[in-house]
Parts: sequence; structure tokens; C-alpha cells
Amino acid sequence: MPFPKDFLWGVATAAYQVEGAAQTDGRGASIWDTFSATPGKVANGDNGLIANDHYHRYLEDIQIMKDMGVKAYRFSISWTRLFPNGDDVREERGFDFYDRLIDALVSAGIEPVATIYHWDLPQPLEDIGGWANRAILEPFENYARAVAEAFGDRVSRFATINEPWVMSWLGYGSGVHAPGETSFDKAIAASHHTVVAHNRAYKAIKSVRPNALVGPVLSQSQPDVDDISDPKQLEAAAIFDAFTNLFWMDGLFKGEYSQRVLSLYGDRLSKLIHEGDLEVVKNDWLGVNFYFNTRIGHEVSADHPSRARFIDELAGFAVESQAVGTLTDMGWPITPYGLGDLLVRWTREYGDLIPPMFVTENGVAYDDALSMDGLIHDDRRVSYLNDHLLSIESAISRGADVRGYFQWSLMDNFEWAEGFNKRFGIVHVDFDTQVRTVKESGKWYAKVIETNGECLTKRFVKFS
Ligand code: GBH
Repeated sequence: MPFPKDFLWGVATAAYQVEGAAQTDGRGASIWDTFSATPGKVANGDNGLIANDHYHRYLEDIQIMKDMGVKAYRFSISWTRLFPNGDDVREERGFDFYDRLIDALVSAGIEPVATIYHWDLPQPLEDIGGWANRAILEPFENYARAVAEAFGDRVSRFATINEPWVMSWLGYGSGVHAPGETSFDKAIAASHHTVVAHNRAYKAIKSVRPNALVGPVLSQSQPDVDDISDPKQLEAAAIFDAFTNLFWMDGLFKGEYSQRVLSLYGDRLSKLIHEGDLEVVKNDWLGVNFYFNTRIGHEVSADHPSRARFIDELAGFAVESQAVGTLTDMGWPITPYGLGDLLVRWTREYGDLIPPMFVTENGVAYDDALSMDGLIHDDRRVSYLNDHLLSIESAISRGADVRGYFQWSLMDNFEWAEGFNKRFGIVHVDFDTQVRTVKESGKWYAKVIETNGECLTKRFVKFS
């Protein structure tokens, strides 16, 4: 039986995407409050002021998870609920909320897995430069320690920073996410600071909770080249891999950046590295978030509308990157083989340097409506999840040590710059009434959990 007996079947959400209650119980403003209040930044002018009202409805949401048989819930903690100004002044009502949430999870028999930072930086910290400023390190370390002190008696597993690539490159490089900066220098600085912040947070957490299991959560995507006989495509793919995947894999697990990264970034990176920054910590686990592989095609003109983002500026030439095949509501392709390939790749290329892996996010946006029969027949989501789970199963049989899977997301929620129209949930949410309806995929996932993956449809899918 390929999925290990105690495989951790979970679901995931993040604070700003589900909690709402943005002005309740002393919560301070984060960069996502500012960003979504800025016209033109988020589709339809949506924001997280109310979202799923999870802050008030968490008991109902936990009941849904319990009924589904979910074994673990990966949620994130809102920094500005605990420290509204990002300094050391506590807001006890914020701590109380997570106490209630965690206690309810524990009594429902669901393991709480807490992400310390899922993109909602206190606005006052952004005002002094945010992640692009090294001054972020101390407040982040203090915040992580406070989280571990407060909740580490019941939360055994902590993720530090969710998807540092997205946070750095979409937040500070393309400006698609908060804080909306468009500076490569800042994106590179933020990238390095996430590595150092992770290492420091790891130590801070361990200093107060030695038994806590701490790990990074990385968004990863393999490049799929159209033509491997084209050196330009191979170079673009290697650059993509370096700035997306290897920057963090090497930075966190080898304590160094590759020659390619160092030469791509030059002194924009090297001037930031202080003594001790890259000292490797003994991570307890690695979280991989996977949605799709990225296509790399032939060279195109510098202003081509579907050129690969970031590569053009880093490489000095642009390549076609339009996804092919059936696309999801996000416009993303469906490449299940990519997930297993990544898990096997780290196993083979990093060996003992990497700890046990968890797929900490995987899911798909489809806007399937309520049918006449009162059900939501999201067959396409079932198929997506089925094939990605098969890919994990295949990776396990090829030697990858994968211990758990967190479906993204428990329920439809605020999809960042895309607002509420992009629905990733296995539970449907009516945002006018807050009524939750378990989709057919949610019922299917319950069966997957119950059978520990035995009920997956073993259709033919290509896994390399
Ligand atoms: C995750 O991020 C988030 O952690 C989660 O909060 C979010 O709701 C969920 O996924 C669904 O979007 O085309 O250049 O932008 C998004 C993961 C990583 C997917 C980067 C797209 C491609 C790079 N993303 N990836 S780019």
C-alpha cells in the first residue's frame, strides 16, 4: 500500500483569505488590507474584510472537516491580530481567537498545522521597507517566538513563511500582490531575507518549543521546455528553475546559492549576505506547494504578451510561456506529472539533506455552480486531485518520503488579486449568505481519506 499508514490527509486555508472580521478585536491593518483597498489591484474591488467570516464560523468549518474525516488543518496566523502594529505590543483578543480555534481542532481530533506567515505583513513594517529591508528579521523572529510560546503546547507542526517566491516576486517584483512594488532589487532582497528569516524563526521556535516540528513551505514548478534541442529554451528553463526552485532549496538546505543564482543576481544579492545568514538549520520537514509546471517555448520579442515573466529581465531574452492544453479558471495548465517529478527530484538530488516532505498545497479553481439537484458536480476538480494524488503515490513508490497532503482549499475563499471569483474549495461558499455546501469533490476526498488513497482511479497518466 503506497500511502503510508499514518499519511496525514489535510486541507489548507490562510488567514486573510478566510477569516474576515478584519476590524474585530483590535486587529491591525496588514499590507493586504491596504492593497485591496487600492483601486485596480484586486478583481471586482474584492477584499478580505468579511471573506468567509471564518473568525466567527470556525466551529462550523471544523465540523465540516470532522465530518470529512480530515486529519489535519493547515491554517495561518494573522500577525496583526497578535501584534496589531507589528511591534511587541500584544492584543490578547487575537491570541484568544487562535486558542479557541486550536482547542476546537484538538477536541475534534484534527491536528493543527500553523503557518506563521501567509503574506499579511503588518502595514507599519511595510512602511519601513517590508521584506526588502533587513530590519524585518528581528520583528519576524520575535513574532515567531511568541506564536510558538503561545500555541506550541498544542500545535506540533509550524510552517514559517508561505511561498517565499510568490511573496518576494509577486509582492516586490511584478507588483501583482501586496505591497505592489515593482523592483527587481527589492524582489531579490526580499528573497534573501526570507531565507534568513526562516533560519532565525526556526531557532527562535526551537528555543521555546524544542519539540516543535518546523519547516519551510515552498511554491515549486518545474519548467517544461517545448524543444530540448534549443539551447535558448534550455537556458531559460535553467534560469526559471534557479530563481523559482533552487534559490530556496539551496539556500535553506545547502546553505549556499548556486553559481547561476549568484551570477544572475550579481551584487544585488551578494551585498546582502551577512556572515551566518546561510547557516543551515535542521528542518524537520519540507512543504511543497504545487499547482502546475511552467511552459518554456521558443524565443520571442521582448514585448510578446505571453513571454515568461521575470526570465526576460534576468536572462536578457524572452521566451514564449503560454500554457497549452485544457486550462483551469486561473488559466493554468494541468500537469500532474510535475508534482511527483519534484518529489523524486529532491529525493535524488538532495538525498539526506532534505527531511520528510509534505505536499502543503495542491488544488484547482473551477467555478461549478449549484445544480438543480442541489449538488455541486465538480468532476473536473475530482479528476485534477485524483491525478495529482496518483503522481504523489508514484513518487512514493519511486522512493520519495512523502508524509502528507493538504488540499487547497477547504473552501472557496478570497483568491488574492483574483478576488472571490476563483473558487479553489472542496466546499462551496455563498459569499452573500455564508452558506457552506460540500461539493462532490469534498465527498470524494472524504472517501480518499477513509480508504487511505485506495479508492483513487488508477487511470493511465504519464509519470516519468
Ligand atoms: C498559493 O499561491 C497560495 O499559497 C494560496 O494562498 C493561493 O490561494 C493558492 O496558491 C491558489 O492560487 O505564473 O509567474 O505567477 C499561488 C501559487 C505559485 C501558482 C506560482 C502560480 C506560477 C508563477 N502560485 N505559480 S507565475
